[in-house]
Amino acid sequence: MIEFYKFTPQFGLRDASPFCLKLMTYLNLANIPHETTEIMDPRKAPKKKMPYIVDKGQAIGDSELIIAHLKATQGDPLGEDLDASGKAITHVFNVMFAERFYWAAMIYPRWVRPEHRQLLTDTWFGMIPKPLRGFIVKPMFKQMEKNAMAHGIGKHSAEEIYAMGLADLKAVEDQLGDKDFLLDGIPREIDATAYAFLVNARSEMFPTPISQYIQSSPKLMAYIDRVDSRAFD
Ligand SMILES: N[C@@H](CCC(=O)N[C@@H](CS)C(=O)NCC(=O)O)C(=O)O
Repeated sequence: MIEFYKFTPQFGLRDASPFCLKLMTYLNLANIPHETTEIMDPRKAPKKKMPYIVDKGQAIGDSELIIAHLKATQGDPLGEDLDASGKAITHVFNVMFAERFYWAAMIYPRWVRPEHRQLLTDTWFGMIPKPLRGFIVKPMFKQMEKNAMAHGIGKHSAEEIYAMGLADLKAVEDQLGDKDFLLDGIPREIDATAYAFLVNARSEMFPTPISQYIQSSPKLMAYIDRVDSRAFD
């Protein structure tokens, strides 16, 4: 049985980490038996980032590497029938969500903008004793600002960053077209990824032009509900 390690649910989300939620959704859609443990300290993870799994004693970090491992060891029930184009589209959207949309729609508004620091301090870091919390958390916000600069997203204005996220959403809507899911009528790996990032970016706890756009898009709202009910009902 796969041991799956993720964060505890926060902010009304099944997981406020889109990477944890992507893997959670993938495991359910692919019907892979697993046992879930919720922890809040990523220092215990093999790559010091969540999620991770332990499979037959082997600890594996990174949602992309974990899914590759699961495909290699358990088969690829969500994608074995896809042609090269379907696999390429899956790859491109996985990279877009992880390497660009994540920064524009989650890291920047949650961690770089000052508005939500108190909320994050009181909730995400709520397990740290109150007298110490501010001292421990302040350098973490500073580190996130540096990470955003090193990535490149932090060098842009808020308008530019949100415009980039909105361009990613347009690509999702255009790829979806009139289909139920992003490639065809079946929920696949690409839908686990898209769902996890969209539902996180939609969060009312961190309002942005991106969250507002998703909330006002009947197509994206219906898509999120469709994937959610296939994975979690
Ligand atoms: N490439 C990784 C990214 C994982 C990641 O960035 N996880 C974040 C949460 S969204 C994390 O654990 N951050 C904790 C930290 O950096 O200390 C994956 O696909 O799993």
